[in-house]
Amino acid sequence: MAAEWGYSPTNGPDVWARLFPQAGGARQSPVDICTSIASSDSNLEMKKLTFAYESQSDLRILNTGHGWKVEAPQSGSRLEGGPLGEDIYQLEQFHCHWGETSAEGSEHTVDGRAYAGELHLVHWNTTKYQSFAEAAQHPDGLAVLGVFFDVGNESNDEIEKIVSTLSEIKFKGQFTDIPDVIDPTTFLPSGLGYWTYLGSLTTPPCNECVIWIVYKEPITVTEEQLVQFRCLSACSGEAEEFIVKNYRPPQPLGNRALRECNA
Ligand code: 1SD
Ligand code: ZN
Repeated sequence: MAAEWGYSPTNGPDVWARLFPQAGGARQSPVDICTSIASSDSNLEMKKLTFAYESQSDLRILNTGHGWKVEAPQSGSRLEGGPLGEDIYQLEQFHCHWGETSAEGSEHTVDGRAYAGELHLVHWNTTKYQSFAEAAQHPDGLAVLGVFFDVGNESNDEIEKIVSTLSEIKFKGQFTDIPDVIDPTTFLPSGLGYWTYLGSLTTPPCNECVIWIVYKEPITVTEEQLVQFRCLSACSGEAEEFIVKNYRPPQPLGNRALRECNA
């Protein structure tokens, strides 16, 4: 494999397990969500999944070389209930995955169908662990909310706050602060039904530490907003190597339970 992991044939998902053994494990993400095998679980409906976020300005956005990531460590945020047991999870960061065209781009698929992209809001278990890094070493350490993107005519105002900063972080390693106020709640769809299963980070080292919660209802962004994502460069120097695609394809679900909540 090339020096660094990525999404090309030489360093992409098919070869990650050579350098990152966990990527070949039995609890990997994403998966194809086969809706006919999802079992509805009354416990999930009784113990509602709830979230409370802070509105913040000047959040830092950076080009990781694999996409953009907004650092949003919110000690005042809470994600709890649903599949999360008695524990409370706190928001750490959010980022997106997309594809070369809008016919692909999401990491999870639904009955074999890909969406144009997928937003991930990454949280860690503050009840049991002292830091994000520690939590990422444990099977119940992280909870990630996944939100699919559909392409439509109306630009998404909250995503536009991200898009308007991308020209300042074109190259890998660049970062800037987002002047607008961002409330992560506004990224979530209005319908709150979701699927949930136990999985992993979708990027190396692919730790098997994530309780995945994938919303059924997509949010809408425009083609132009996705075009702007694809203009980021994976390189730090002058060379332009556009990040046109940064999704891992579905991994086998195996004998893991896939549950649904119709909220
Ligand atoms: O791809 C992200 C990766 O960038 C990093 O943020 C990691 C958390 O440390 O999470 C993965 S993912 O599983 O949320 N895609
Ligand atoms: Zn992700």
